[in-house]
Amino acid sequence: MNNYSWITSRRRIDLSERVLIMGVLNVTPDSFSDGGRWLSPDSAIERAREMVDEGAEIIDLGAESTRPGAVPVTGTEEIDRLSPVLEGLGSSFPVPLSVDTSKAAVAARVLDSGVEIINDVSGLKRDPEMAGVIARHGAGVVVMHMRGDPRTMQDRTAYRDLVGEVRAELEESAGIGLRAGITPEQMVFDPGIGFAKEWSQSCALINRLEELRIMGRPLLVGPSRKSFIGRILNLPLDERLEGTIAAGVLSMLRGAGILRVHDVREVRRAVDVAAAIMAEAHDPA
Ligand code: HH2
Repeated sequence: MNNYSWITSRRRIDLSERVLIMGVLNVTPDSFSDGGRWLSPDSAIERAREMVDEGAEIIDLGAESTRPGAVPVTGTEEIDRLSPVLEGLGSSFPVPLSVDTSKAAVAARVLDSGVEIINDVSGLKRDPEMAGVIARHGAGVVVMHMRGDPRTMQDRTAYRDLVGEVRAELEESAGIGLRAGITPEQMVFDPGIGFAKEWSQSCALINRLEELRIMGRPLLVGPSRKSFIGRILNLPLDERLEGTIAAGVLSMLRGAGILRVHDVREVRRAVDVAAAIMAEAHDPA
């Protein structure tokens, strides 16, 4: 495996040993697969702890859905949804917490209360203050690729050179971060599966993941329950576990260092078996 790590405001996360699982926890009424499920702070806190027991090394909290067509919420609303959960998890929560937001005001607030990673699906492009906030806190950041916003992104799937353009647009995001004072070691990059992508483009980006490696940094992939799986198998949301596992294992083999998934236990087990097989290359005696 690659010998690298990810610097957050509180620690250095080692990515050299094995693929890490980022467990998804949406405290929203409308997220595409778990919307409404963890809306009460108590249920969200319990699910966060459960995901750690299942093998999650990072928990990613989201308070605004980014599914295609999602209605935006205000920063105040995001903070109101996140605060009781963050308070309940406390400062001694055993794994790093990440918050999925594109708003600098939300990022500033949660970083002050112990969150150490910002997962910005706009790749630092939506809010001009975002990169500065992350730089000042020394936080980790997931720099994801998308075009437009969740309401417009699926009208923007025309690429002449898919991998080249996604890479160039991620490099633009990296430039925004570097100019604001974020170091490369704070960044990981994500092709944004399903964000301004047709199903076949999501497949191609996983298959050619290594070409998206920027500044030698780790890559994160979020295939969990997404519509490209539904399209391939013609299956609804609640029947996409096997597809998620296949996409997660493939992403790992193509170089992903972190997988962002809802089904932590199942994906953890699958990638552990795949990694154990990959580690053995002895000739038979
Ligand atoms: N996917 C979603 C949300 N945030 N962040 C990163 N870095 N990568 C992803 O692929 C990604 C993401 C969409 O999934 P989900 O959080 O389940 O749904 P929603 O946005 O509807 O809350």
